[in-house]
Amino acid sequence: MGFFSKTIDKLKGALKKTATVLSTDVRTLFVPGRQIDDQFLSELEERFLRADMGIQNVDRIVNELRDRWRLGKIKDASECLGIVKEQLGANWPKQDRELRLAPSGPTVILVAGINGTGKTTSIAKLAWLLKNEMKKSVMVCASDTFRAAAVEQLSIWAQRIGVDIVKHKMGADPAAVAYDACESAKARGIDILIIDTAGRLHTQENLMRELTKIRDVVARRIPGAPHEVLLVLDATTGQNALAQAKNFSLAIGVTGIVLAKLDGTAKGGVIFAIRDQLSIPVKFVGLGETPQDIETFDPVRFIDALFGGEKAAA
Ligand SMILES: Nc1nc2c(ncn2[C@@H]2O[C@H](COP(=O)(O)OP(=O)(O)OP(=O)(O)O)[C@@H](O)[C@H]2O)c(=O)[nH]1
Ligand SMILES: [Mg+2]
Repeated sequence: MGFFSKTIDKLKGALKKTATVLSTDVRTLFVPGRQIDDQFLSELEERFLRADMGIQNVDRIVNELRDRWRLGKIKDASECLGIVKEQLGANWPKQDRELRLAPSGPTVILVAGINGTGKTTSIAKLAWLLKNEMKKSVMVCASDTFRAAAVEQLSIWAQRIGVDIVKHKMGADPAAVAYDACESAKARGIDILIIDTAGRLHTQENLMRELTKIRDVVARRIPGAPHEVLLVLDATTGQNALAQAKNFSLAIGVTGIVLAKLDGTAKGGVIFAIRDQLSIPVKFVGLGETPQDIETFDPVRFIDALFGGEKAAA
């Protein structure tokens, strides 16, 4: 089995719950022989909303189907699947789903998000991917000094994956840790430095101020840094994730999203709402709790994993 089919299978497995809401009922919803009618369309609408696709998206798809049906262009429910896939597959900006790397010297990736979304685990995944699939030297930085367990959690991952870590004691200044990490990354000729941050401080304002401070420190140490500010969102929170993204984006300038916990949620449709409502590309998806449970996000593959069958439009 090649790498591609392996990743498709993993994605398919992870998206099972969302796929069930959207179309298990490939047998009952898009079944050949079922006539399109108002009941069919409202059933489809209800499921797509339940998968957290977002009202605008759902309206657009359902209106498109209704128009074609009224014009007599489609009659059978099975004819809708291709149109749905085409609609979902359209309008993905191609430009910048790839990780932005520094032309020379260390690339700095700052990772942010509210508590528990999956930041530290996503950093382990990224470190694993960059080290093993992209053959990069990776260092992680424990700038979440707020919780005692945070530094330890990152240290354990760093050791397991076999990457360097820069850490201070709990309660240390997170920006000072980042400063040291930048110096160390330069001195050791590290390709990629990934910075873990706290998800919760005494107030949201404090958190944003701290993140800004870390960002400013790394910007002064390494040209062009941070090259990426990745926001980790928890897919199980559905539409709430959008509000978080807007806040972080205003405060610290997010360049990409890691959508974690797509496994085990029926709200994977939120990825389409993110596309519609934010101008921030989803760069990676998290599909489980081990470092290997990560994939770069590709809309065509994602839609295929959701609905199976023929390819969606690029
Ligand atoms: N199923 C699943 N669980 C995940 C995924 N990513 C993270 N988790 C789990 O979510 C929980 C929180 O993950 P962390 O990586 O510690 O989250 P965090 O954002 O660093 O949390 P704080 O540091 O407390 O803000 C852990 O139990 C992880 O194993 C994922 O893609 N799928
Ligand atoms: Mg953490």
